[in-house]
Amino acid sequence: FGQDATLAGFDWGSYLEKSGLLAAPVSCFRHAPLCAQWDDIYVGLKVEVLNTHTALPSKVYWIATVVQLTGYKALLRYEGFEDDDSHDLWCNIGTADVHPIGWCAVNSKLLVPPQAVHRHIKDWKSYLMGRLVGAHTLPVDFHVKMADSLRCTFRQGVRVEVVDRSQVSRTRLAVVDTVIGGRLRLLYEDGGLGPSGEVLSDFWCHTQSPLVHPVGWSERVGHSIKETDVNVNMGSHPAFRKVLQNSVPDQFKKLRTVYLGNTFFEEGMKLEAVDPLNLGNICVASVRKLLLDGYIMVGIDGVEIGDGSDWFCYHASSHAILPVGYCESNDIPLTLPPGYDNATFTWAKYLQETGSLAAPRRLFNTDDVGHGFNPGMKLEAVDLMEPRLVCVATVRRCVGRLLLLHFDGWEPEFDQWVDCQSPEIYPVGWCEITGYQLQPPIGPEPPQGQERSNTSKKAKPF
Ligand code: MLZ
Repeated sequence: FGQDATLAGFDWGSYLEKSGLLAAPVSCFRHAPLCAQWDDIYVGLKVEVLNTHTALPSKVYWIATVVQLTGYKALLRYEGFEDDDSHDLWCNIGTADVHPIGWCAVNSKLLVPPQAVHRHIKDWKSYLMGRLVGAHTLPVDFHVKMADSLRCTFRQGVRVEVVDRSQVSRTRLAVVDTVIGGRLRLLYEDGGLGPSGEVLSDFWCHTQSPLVHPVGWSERVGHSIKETDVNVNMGSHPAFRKVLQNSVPDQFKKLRTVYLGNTFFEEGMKLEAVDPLNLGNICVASVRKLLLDGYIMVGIDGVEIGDGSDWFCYHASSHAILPVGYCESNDIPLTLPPGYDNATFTWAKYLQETGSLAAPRRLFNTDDVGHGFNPGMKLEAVDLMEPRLVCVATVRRCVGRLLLLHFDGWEPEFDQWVDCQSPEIYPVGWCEITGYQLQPPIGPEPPQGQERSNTSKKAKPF
């Protein structure tokens, strides 16, 4: 947990100023609060905001204009400063101290200009009238919408089925402990408690994550589920003391219906798949088993243990499975089975050698969705290998619906491919709004173009 300590010093505003003021707009993140309202938020908007340049003891406000917008963070300039940026302040549009024009009047709050403006503008009342004519402001119901979008149907004591982090091919029963910003801290029902009651095994994911399911899901689709060890007693933990309540399908994201015509995936078919334990790698892979409802189990060629315990469940509509040749046609390095060489590998030869078929291209959900992300944009992203952590990140590449995310300050080995609609990526400022802890970059970017170090990471399940 070492890097948590550096949090105190991190400020998105000055970080963005140093790195080029580019962040993915809130409208890119469908699951994020205010996404649907974001068309109404733009540079030039005027708001009422806390006046931090006053000697008065009580809270007073002043009018300001949005001069930059990066995620939820807006750079505001108080009225009166005109072209002078020396008093600009970064503010989170999603937090409570930014209001529509008129809010102070309705709520009997005082509008007081910052001292520096007061000095050089004599008649600021008529100055302000001039500035406000024709100006746009936040919608009046902005904060109500905000609160609505943070509501969540999950709470402590709700039971779910979620991937077992110690064996990714199966699910396991777990209970919600905490909910922050739609993200769940889940405790495995037989995860065990340490000597002082501490949880020994937990898992974090968003309520819309493809890794979490209603109780009964595994049995219904034919996915394997760990039998709960009844000898482990979790009763002394608050999450287990409540009357436990099973989650139901309505609480989960509806998946797109998959094409179930004459052809579907078949056992043995080859494809390219994001490695669930090395999310920066797209590998040569095989369909190992068909489940119901459009789910398939996939194994990575050449590295399978052989007992199926390293297979991974993907829905047919998942971004993480791709047709053969996808990497080549998009200039992504394909991770080959051991013994193969990038200089000589071809899919045609490999299919022939292994006597297998490529899964038909039309079965994959590779439609371009026009997502709005671009390389260089900053965001807050879950490190899916340690899904408790929401980190400062940058979009490195965009390929179809896939985004290659880089965690600022970390080696490129930590980069991860995610779907543009992943519920585990958030606009800049999301942590501040939801109260989730943000992991800042651990340091400056590691030097580029050097040998990849192979000491730093990985191959640990989540
Ligand atoms: N314990 C891990 C943390 C890695 C987190 C990286 N997040 C981008 C390590 O230090 O290797």
